Amino acid sequence: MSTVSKQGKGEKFIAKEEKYGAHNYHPLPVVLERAEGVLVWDVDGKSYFDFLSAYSAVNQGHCHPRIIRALTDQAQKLTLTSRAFYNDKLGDFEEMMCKLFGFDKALVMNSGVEAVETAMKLCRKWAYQVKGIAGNQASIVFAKDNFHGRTISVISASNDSTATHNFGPFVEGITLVPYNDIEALELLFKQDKNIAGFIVEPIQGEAGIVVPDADYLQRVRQLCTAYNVLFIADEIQTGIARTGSMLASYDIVDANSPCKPDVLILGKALSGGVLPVSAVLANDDVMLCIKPGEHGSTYGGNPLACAVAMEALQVVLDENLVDQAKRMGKLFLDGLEKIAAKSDLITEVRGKGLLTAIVINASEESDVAWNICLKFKENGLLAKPTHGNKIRLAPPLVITENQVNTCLEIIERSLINVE
Ligand code: IF1
Repeated sequence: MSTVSKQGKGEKFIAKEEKYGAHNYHPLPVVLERAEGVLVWDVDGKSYFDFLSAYSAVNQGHCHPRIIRALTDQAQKLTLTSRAFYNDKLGDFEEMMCKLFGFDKALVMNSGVEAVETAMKLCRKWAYQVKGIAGNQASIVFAKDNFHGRTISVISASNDSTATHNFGPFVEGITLVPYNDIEALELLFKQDKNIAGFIVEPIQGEAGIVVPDADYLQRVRQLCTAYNVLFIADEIQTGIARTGSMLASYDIVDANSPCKPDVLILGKALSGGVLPVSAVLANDDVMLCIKPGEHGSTYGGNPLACAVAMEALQVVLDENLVDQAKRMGKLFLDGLEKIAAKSDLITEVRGKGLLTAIVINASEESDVAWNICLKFKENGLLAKPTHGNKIRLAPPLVITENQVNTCLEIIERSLINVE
């Protein structure tokens, strides 16, 4: 696998990371120093369209001026109090999320995986205190090929050996079920009375943008209600307008949505790629299972994060990014389909809104998708393969029609003469 780029200023930064940084990533050989909107610039001054968006964290576009203003204003007033004291921003942020997404309460954390951990803890508390499962017997169901983060308890639910190998022993009380298989889920619920929750991505991200059947989440909701199991939606990647709706699981303006989860997990674009801010939302019957002292985080709910996240959410609303993602997503997917019809290299195009992927006509072990991404890079577009032969394509939602068309040309041009 080639990681050598043309001689440029970037080499020394790559060498330094290689020397002093843990080798826990295999980045594309490009060193970025500046960004604005849909564009990023490397240390040699070359610009690229960002089709990763920091894994859908910068939906609002890089360095959005309003979000940066919120950051710098708040940074000069109050950044961190811990939760030992109240601050004048947390309540506003909690209220904004509760009203927008339709829940009684919010619990603010930092990284996405922390919010997933929080949801797991909340689910277990609910299992014992409300559902009445016997002590230490609760189990949580996850979908196969899930990705929910990197901590020990969360990788305990992973069936990806790269994520789990030699990291054992793992956390108990986790069961896997095939994704998008409602019969298998019902069978599990029937067999095991100790199931407390089902945690699921509305569209599987790491698995390569796997979109389930249109009625899957609605049937998950029905089953969870019927068996008194918490339906927990991880919208860390799919949420905040990415898929052409504010959330991928349910319609936030429909109070009676047939797919609304009991617990909603948000992260990434909640702060527009400026600070790590995540949140878990639930109604009182679930959220109040956790009492003072039982869970928390030093930085969780800090006023700087809250100010930034409120502005990041407001930008999504004010700039109508839901509609933008829907329209640009359609334009982009249609364009990709046309390219796929002409190129033997693409076997499938899939996605929703601006969360899309192409599947490359090669095995998961081959370098073809990686080499295509190097070509994209040469031609001014950044994207990364997942599982060897899929390339995730997810630009910031502020991308314009002209930019979509330019990027489609880059993609088409890059697919010629790839080994
Ligand atoms: C990495 C993937 C994306 C997530 C969902 C929780 C988390 C994530 C649905 C954890 C994080 C990331 C993290 C990043 C790679 C990435 C990723 F390829 F691994 F699957 F986006 F597609 N739930 N996703 O997608 O959030 O703790 O990272 O804030 O390098 O691990 P986090």
